[in-house]
Amino acid sequence: MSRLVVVSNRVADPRKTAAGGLAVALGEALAETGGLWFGSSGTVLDRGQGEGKLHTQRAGNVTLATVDLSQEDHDGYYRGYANGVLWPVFHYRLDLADFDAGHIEGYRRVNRMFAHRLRPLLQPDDVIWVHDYHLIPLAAELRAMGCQQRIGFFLHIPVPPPLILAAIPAHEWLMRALFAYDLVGVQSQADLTHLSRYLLSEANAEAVGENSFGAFNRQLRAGAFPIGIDVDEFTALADGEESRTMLATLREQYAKRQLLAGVDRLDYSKGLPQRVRAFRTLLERYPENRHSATLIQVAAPSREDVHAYGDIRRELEGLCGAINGDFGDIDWMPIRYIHRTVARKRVPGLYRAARVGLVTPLRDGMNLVAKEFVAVQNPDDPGVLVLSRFAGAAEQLRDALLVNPYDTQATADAIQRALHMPLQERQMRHARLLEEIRRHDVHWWRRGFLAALMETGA
Ligand code: ADQ
Repeated sequence: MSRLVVVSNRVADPRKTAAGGLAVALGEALAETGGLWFGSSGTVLDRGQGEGKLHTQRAGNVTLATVDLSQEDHDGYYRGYANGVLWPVFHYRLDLADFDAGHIEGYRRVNRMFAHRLRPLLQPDDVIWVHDYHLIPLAAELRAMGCQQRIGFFLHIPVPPPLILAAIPAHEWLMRALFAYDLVGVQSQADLTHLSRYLLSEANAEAVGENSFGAFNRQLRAGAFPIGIDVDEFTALADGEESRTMLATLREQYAKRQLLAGVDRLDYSKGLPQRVRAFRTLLERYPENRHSATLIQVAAPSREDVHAYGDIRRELEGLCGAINGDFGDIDWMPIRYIHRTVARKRVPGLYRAARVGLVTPLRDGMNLVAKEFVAVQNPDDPGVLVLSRFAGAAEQLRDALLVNPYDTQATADAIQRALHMPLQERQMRHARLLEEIRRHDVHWWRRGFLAALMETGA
C-alpha cells in the first residue's frame, strides 16, 4: 500500500481532542500507511530569523513536518491572498476582496517554498492529498520539480459561478494550476457544476468523459465528495464529563426557557447579523417567545488581522446589544453573545441543551456544525436544526428546516416553527438526519476521495 502524504495549511496532532474530527480522520488514514503530514507551523518570525526551517515530530507512526513563515510571507500568503482574496471571492463576496498585487506574490512564493521543503521528504510511490485554498498551486510547483506521484486536491470552501471566479485578476493562472492534480474534489453538486462550467468556458478545457477534463496536456478528474463528521467520536465527547456538566448547568439555568444555539467562527460568511435580525423579528412577531426564547451565540475570534472581520464584529455586537436593551428584562436576556472559542469537549453539551440549532450561513462549503448538532441530539426528544439552503450541508440534510438567511421574516417564521414543532415530527426529522450523517460520515468521505484518486491514471 502506498504511503499517504497529507498537505494542509496547518498541521494538527491527530491524537489530541482539540484537533477535531477532520484531523482524527486524516490521522487514521495516515496511521494506516505510516504517513506524513506537512504544513505551516503557525509560528511567524521576523525576516532573517530562521523562516523556512523544517521541523519534524513523530506522532505514533505519523511524521508531522512543519515550516515557520516570515511575517512578510504570512502577510502575503495567508492574510493577504488566501484570506483577503480567495476566501471572499469563493464565498461570492467580490465586494470584500482586496486584490492588492503584492499578495499573490507572497502566495506564489510560499507555495513554491512549501514544494521545495516537501520534495526531499517524498518517496516515488507516495499518494499526496493537498487540502484547501491556501495551496492551490502546490502540485504545479511539485510537478515543475519533476514529481510524478498521484496528487489529489480537496477544496473545503464553495466554488462560485465562473464569472465570479473570472473577477480574480490572475484567475487563469490559479485555475490552470488545478490541472497539475489528478483529482480535484469539492463539497457539493453545486460546486461541481460551477467548476465544470468554469473549466469548459474559461479554461477552454475539453470534456473527455463524465467530470473529466483535458487541457494544458493534462487530464483532470473532478468530483463532489461532501465531507462528514466522525459521529462516534463526537457522540463520545457528548457522553464525556465536561459535556454532561455543560448540559446540566444549562438545563438548570434555563429550566423555564427555550434555548437556541449558534456556534460559529466570527466570519462574514456565517450570516450572523442576519441570524440575529431574524431572532429580533421572532420576538417582534411572536411575542409569546419573550421571557422564554434565549439565543446563546458563540462566535469564535477568527482572522482578526483581516479588515472585514473587525466590521462584522462591531455590527454583531451592536445588534445583540440593541436586542437585549429593547427586549431584555431584569430576569431575562434574549441573547448571550460570547466572543470566544468554547472547548471542543464542552460544545456537545450546548448543542444538546438547545431546542433549536441555528446554522444560517450566507454561503458555506459544508458546515460541520449542522452535522454535529444532529449527532448529539437525544433521539427521544431531539432539537430542531434550522439550516441555510446556502450551506453545502443543505444538499444532504433535507429534513432540516431549510431557510434563506437573507429573508429575515421567513427565517423568523422557521424559527417559530422549530420552537413549537410537535415531538413526533421532531423525532421523525431527526431520525432521518441522523441516518444521513451516519451513512456519509468523515470515514466515508476520506475513503471515497482516496479510492477515486487511486483510480486516476497517474
Ligand atoms: P469552517 O468555516 O471553520 O470550516 P465548519 O464546517 O462549521 O466551518 O467547522 C467548524 C468547526 O469548528 C466545527 O467542528 C465546530 O464545532 C468548531 N467551532 C466553530 N465555532 C466554534 C466556537 N465558537 N467554539 C468552539 N468550536 C467551534 C471550513 C469550511 C466549511 C467546511 C469545513 C470542513 O468553511 O464549509 O464544512 O471547512 O470542510
